[in-house]
Amino acid sequence: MDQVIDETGATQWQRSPGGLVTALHPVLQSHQGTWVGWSGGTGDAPEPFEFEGIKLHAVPLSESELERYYEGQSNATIWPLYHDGVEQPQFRRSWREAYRVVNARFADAAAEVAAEGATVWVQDYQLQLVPAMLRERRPDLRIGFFLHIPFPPIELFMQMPLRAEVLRGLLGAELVGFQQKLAAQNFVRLARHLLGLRYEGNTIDVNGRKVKAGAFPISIDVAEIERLAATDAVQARAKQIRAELGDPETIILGVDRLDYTKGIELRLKAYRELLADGKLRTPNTVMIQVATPSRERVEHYQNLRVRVEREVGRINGEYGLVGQPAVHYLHQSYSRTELVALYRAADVMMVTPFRDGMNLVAKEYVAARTGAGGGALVLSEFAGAASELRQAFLCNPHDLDGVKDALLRAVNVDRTEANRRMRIMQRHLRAHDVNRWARTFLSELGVPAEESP
Ligand code: ADQ
Repeated sequence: MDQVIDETGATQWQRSPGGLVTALHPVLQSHQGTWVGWSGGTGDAPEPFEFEGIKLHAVPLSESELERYYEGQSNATIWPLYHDGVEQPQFRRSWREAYRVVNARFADAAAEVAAEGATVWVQDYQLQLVPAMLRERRPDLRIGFFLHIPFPPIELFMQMPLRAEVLRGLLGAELVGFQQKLAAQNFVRLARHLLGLRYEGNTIDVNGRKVKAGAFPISIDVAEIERLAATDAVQARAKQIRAELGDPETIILGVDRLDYTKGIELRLKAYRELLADGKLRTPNTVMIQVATPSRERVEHYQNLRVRVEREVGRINGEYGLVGQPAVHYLHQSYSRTELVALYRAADVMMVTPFRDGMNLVAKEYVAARTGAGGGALVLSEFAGAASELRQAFLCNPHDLDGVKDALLRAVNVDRTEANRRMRIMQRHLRAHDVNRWARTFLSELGVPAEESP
């Protein structure tokens, strides 16, 4: 959750954009759990309170922790390293120290809030030391951990100065969940390589205690997206978006956090080259790129923004007309309703990350198209979602010609074929929604079914 100041000057709460929050919000609502998390600001944390049916227990961060723990160790060391080093990870001693201090604070907070024998589910790469710290403080708890981003191959992980501590931290959980099978395999092999631990299948023996690793591909609240997509407001808004764009034949859409892992520049380049080749033409084709502001004080992100905006300027300079830009670039956050309307308006969705744990946008697009007819998804093979959404137009984001080819095939696909592909993917998603993800993880962790969503 993020604290924001409204127009009257009062403090309000709002859901932060991003995959983790989108996925866990419905799970916590149905589970009546307490969310122990960062308030999104610095200074004192507010007292515990309830928001949209979820009990929130905020953990404070100081300005220097925000810089060292969050922007530094989490987002300039671990994030790039775990995403195949798409950008060069940076290593700093003071960041690591802050990571330890903040992880200990989260472990203290969870230890204080959790009832006797409760289940604690630790989420994501910012809190990898917490499982072991929490086990030390509260051996009575049942502890699970889920990593939302990829887990790298041994050779990459070994670069990290904090490697043994992070691995021991994760091994404090009884169950460590990943998006992909390969990631779980990387993890068990690493446990043997780095700590000499034995494993059988995906179960690691940590001095007599069993730690399981497994793949639990995350998903979305499919019913909620389908419900929103069917509302009159969304359908009218989708029509309006098309009309405002001048009723082009083809609308191509990208929706991402402005992050260098997402391949935004690459997709713009593919579009520009297709315009240059005369295979796509403006104004019958229009692209919309929504790029939510993200981690704006981290240098990698500032550089990316400059590069993306330069590319957008170049495309519009060469192919735009007065009142009809070739790319609409929106560096803004949107409501769920507006996003779903955009998905409904778009003929082709481009999801082209160089590496992505899952990518919920790809799944949201497919779900939002229910009943719409048409619609084609161009999807990178390096997004976790590619192992499930096999009927997408898959591409290798490192091969620009391959991306151009996938985009062109998606633009030109006939409606019957597009519908066939969409229906298969929609059926898959309905049977694999976010509740199933949570249920599967929690049941593997040993949580009784009646306590599960
Ligand atoms: P993210 O890297 O944040 O998630 P993603 O899975 O695509 O990536 O989730 C983004 C979420 O933010 C989506 O629900 C999307 O609708 C929302 N969003 C994007 N742009 C927005 C905008 N302009 N306004 C409002 N909302 C916006 C991380 C991992 C992923 C993994 C998820 C969940 O990097 O690989 O899928 O966690 O595990």
